[in-house]
Amino acid sequence: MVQEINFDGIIGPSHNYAGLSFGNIASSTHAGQLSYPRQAALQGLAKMRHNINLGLAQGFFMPLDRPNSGWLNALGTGIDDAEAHIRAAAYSASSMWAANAATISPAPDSMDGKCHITPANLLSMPHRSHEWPDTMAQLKLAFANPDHFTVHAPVPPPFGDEGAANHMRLCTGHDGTGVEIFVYGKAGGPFPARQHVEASKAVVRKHGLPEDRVIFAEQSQQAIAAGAFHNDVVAVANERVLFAHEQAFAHRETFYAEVKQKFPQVEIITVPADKVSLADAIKSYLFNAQLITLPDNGGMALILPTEAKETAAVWSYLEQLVSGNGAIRKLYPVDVRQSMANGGGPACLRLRVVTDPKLVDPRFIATNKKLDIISGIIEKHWPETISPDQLVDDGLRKTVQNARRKLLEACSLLELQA
Ligand code: SUG
Repeated sequence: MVQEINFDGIIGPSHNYAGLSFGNIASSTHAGQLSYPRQAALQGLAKMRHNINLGLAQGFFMPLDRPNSGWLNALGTGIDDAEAHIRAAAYSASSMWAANAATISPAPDSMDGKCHITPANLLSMPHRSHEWPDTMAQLKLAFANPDHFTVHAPVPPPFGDEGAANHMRLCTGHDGTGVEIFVYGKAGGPFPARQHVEASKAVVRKHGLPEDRVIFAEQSQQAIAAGAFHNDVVAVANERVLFAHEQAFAHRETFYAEVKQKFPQVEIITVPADKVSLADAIKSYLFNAQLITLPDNGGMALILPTEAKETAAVWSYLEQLVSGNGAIRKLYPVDVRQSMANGGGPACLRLRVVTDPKLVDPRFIATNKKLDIISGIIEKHWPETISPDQLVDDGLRKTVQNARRKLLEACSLLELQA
């Protein structure tokens, strides 16, 4: 049966706060703090369990090998000699944010009837730019069936592509044909616009999406300047619902008109700036929720970060929203604070793939039993804390590498070992 499967990135043992993402306010404000990789990974697992227990299909991806010695070698250095910012970039556990792994066009959307996958090149941020080769290897393994999936090469430089974080899909049911929205940035005031329109256009062409079911929308400069470094910080879509902040898009009315023309069944919920300011939206990550359809006609629900509950204006808006008779009926706050402190909420941690789970390599499909095994590995092998000045320690390197190896072993995925 075709379903939406959320693949979460398991939070890697090198999770730390090095302040690497300029334009991502949480990353900058937590720079230098002590991180808790074990707690971080367990928070991620608890979110997966929460969603499985709601009846949703769940998958996961392995963390990448860190520090990335191949990348350091290509830069003519190594972990001991690298400059501090390069060493930190090599150590980043940023592949946890699976929404940036790739852009996915489900089979019903494409002209050849296959599910198309393009790994994101993430070239705007040095620490993320070296994720894609290993992410691509993993995607090729998970979605290996050539009759159903095509895994493309990433868009070449200089066009920055950040994957599903800037991509939304509207459809009447997950197995029906969808209209895909590609959000790009042109300017971000003091901050970079990471998604380039030429990259979005390339993905559309490679995925073979027909023009009448594709929309390009410019992210507002105001949103990027306020810290919305990805569109999924200010907007989210599920089935026929688009839930967005009033200031998310550069040309809101023109964009909404095109959405209504190409997908007349749409229900747009715009959160007004006088109810929730852009600053509160970004601080609380209200839109970085997983907007999901509950099984058994339960309506839709938002899986939100607990920070949304702690932001008064946001929570009172949401309580009002779900008390009406609208599409969104339930709110489920989840604690992913360790990831949030680096700017990654519940939606950043997952990549949505609409397909039949039977077509996916079963090693990447989660069950509560498998998550028990994984949490055992994490409790035993993930470092409890990391401070950025520890990245020079050889002991930490060995601990991090050994921890990932134990996880690969437990999941029968040692072939991902470099
Ligand atoms: O790319 N943070 C990530 C957060 C990604 C969130 N993803 C989505 N919005 N889909 C980023 O900015 C911080 C790492 C550090 O500072 O060490 C970081 O990479």
